[in-house]
Amino acid sequence: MPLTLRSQLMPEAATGPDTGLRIRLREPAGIEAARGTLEIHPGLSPLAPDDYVEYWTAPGTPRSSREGPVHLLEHDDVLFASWTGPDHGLREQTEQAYQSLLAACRTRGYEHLARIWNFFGDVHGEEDGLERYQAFCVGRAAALEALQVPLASMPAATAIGGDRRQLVIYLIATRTPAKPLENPRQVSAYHYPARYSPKSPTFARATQLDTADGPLILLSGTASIVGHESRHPDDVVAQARETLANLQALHNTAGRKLPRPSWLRVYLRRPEDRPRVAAVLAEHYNAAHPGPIVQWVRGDICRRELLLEIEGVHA
Ligand code: 3EB
Repeated sequence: MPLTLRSQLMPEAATGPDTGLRIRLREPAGIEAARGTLEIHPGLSPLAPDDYVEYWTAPGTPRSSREGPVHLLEHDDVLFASWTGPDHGLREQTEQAYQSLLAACRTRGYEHLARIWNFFGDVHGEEDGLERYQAFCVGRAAALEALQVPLASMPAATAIGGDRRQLVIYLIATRTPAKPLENPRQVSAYHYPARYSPKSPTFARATQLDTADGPLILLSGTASIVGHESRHPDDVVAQARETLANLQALHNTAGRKLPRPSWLRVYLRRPEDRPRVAAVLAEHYNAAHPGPIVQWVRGDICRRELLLEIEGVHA
């Protein structure tokens, strides 16, 4: 029996599902667990007027639980889990967070990570002689290695710098494995050369879940990287085109018959770049009726020269 998992981006004013995981870009950063829902505030700001809420739902009466900083919301075949804490001592905090999150998932019988999001402040700051994004990568890799998660089973991921000094992590875990997808235009992140980080970023470019509604593709944050190198450092329009070429290549790999993107989130380092990036998106998705819903968010991408990153869902 295939599982059911649905994802929607809906305007704040609309009435969304009353159970499941939801992501709302509201202050302060953190997690709110209520009956049947887990609400995440990643500590990022939407670019007005995009007040969207991201909803993830699955069948079954949701069961909430908590283990210290780990909040869980369990459905029949899908588990949502989250962790939040200060982002100082980022390497240790990240390692701890991943250890606790994965242990809690495994105890409940959800061995497989399909998707994970990571947010923290001051990505380009320094810690232990490393750039903080690298410290994050080292902590994450240490936990995944200790837990013996194979490189070929990595989740799709996002790692973005926000303006709040808070580490917020949330994930979707399943009982049966999602299929990881890699991008033929890009070196797998877990094979990046060491100059980007002493321990490479551990994530897949996307994961595919075959659900009762059909294939669901969970797109990792995707940027203007070809091979392992950043392209077009000073040109946001060229970065947007390169990013869309990467997303297209990923879609082609997954299979052209797969659904188009239903929603995308664009993280922009500089809010003022929005009109130029929006024009590139409009041109690209012109042929799609209807095109994806797009949310625009201010965020720092993990390499200084990268001006934007796009994540999303095909369903
Ligand atoms: C990249 O392709 C851009 O470290 O989890 C995108 C998505 C990026 C996830 C992560 C990093 C991560 O390398 C950066």
